[in-house]
Amino acid sequence: MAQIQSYSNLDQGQFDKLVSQDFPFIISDCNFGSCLQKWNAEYLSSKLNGSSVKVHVSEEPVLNFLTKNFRYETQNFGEFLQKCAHPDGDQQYLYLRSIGVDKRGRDVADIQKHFPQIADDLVMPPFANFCTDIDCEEEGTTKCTKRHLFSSVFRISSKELVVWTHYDMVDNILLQVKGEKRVTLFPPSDAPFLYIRGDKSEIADLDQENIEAEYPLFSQATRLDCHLGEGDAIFIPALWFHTTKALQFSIGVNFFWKDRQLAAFYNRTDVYGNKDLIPAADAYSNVDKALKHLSKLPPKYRQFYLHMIIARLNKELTE
Ligand SMILES: O=C(O)CCC(=O)C(=O)O
Repeated sequence: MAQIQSYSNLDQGQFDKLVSQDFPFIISDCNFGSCLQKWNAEYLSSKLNGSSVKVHVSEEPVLNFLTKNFRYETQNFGEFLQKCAHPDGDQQYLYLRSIGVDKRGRDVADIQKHFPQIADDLVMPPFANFCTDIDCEEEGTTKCTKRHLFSSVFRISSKELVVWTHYDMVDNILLQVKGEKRVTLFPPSDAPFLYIRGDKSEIADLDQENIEAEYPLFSQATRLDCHLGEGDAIFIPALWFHTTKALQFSIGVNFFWKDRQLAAFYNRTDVYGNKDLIPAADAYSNVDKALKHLSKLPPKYRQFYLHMIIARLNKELTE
């Protein structure tokens, strides 16, 4: 498989073409505004000290969503930043993935709306062709063909912190503002090798020794690693499995957008951009039903219908 390429001075046409290839790529040295010069723990503390944020707190650097080796705590933004950037003796690993403000969790993360004190520090480069009208009525129609932001997410992590391997339903650009990060990706076709539960992999720590002793299928996965330095951004296509490791105290931002052609299929209650498309979620429910029916049969027959169903799905769904 090809490696992840890095590009600079992209124009809109080049960006659109690369995005349409559905393969991750790095954009280096592009202008996302003065955040690249200004943002550090001290600056953000001075601007955001009054706000509070819900953060992940763990005694372990590798966060595992499936075993939940972390808890959520609401902390003062300034105190959170200080602990994150300048850990003291009893190391805790902290992680912010900003969310909306609705108490019932019904709104999406919008960094400019929720953190107006720093909104002007962040601008989207022209190549991304985002619609600047936040209330654009023409979204999803032929009248406005620009990309429309679904969400923009603050990502702040302690040094060494690893975010679990998962996939999202929407494309995104992850911008690295401060510190360095390792990003590891796997193509969607690696789903059978990553021990997926829901939208997350059971393999929490990709750096663990003898990973294949515990997860033998992992040897068949195609792992793509890359480094993001300050000012680099990476395009992470929808459905690509990915995990990140902060190599230093890290500040980043994601910009997620939806595919207009899938407008009818997105789950409207999905504020994270990670709920399966409605027809896929329906298909999973029917798989549950199929499992319930077939598990009544003796092994020889279960096996037979397993092969029959796989063959039929392969025949009818493979282009
Ligand atoms: O780097 C991070 O904090 C996580 C990024 C991520 O998971 C994403 O872009 O979906």
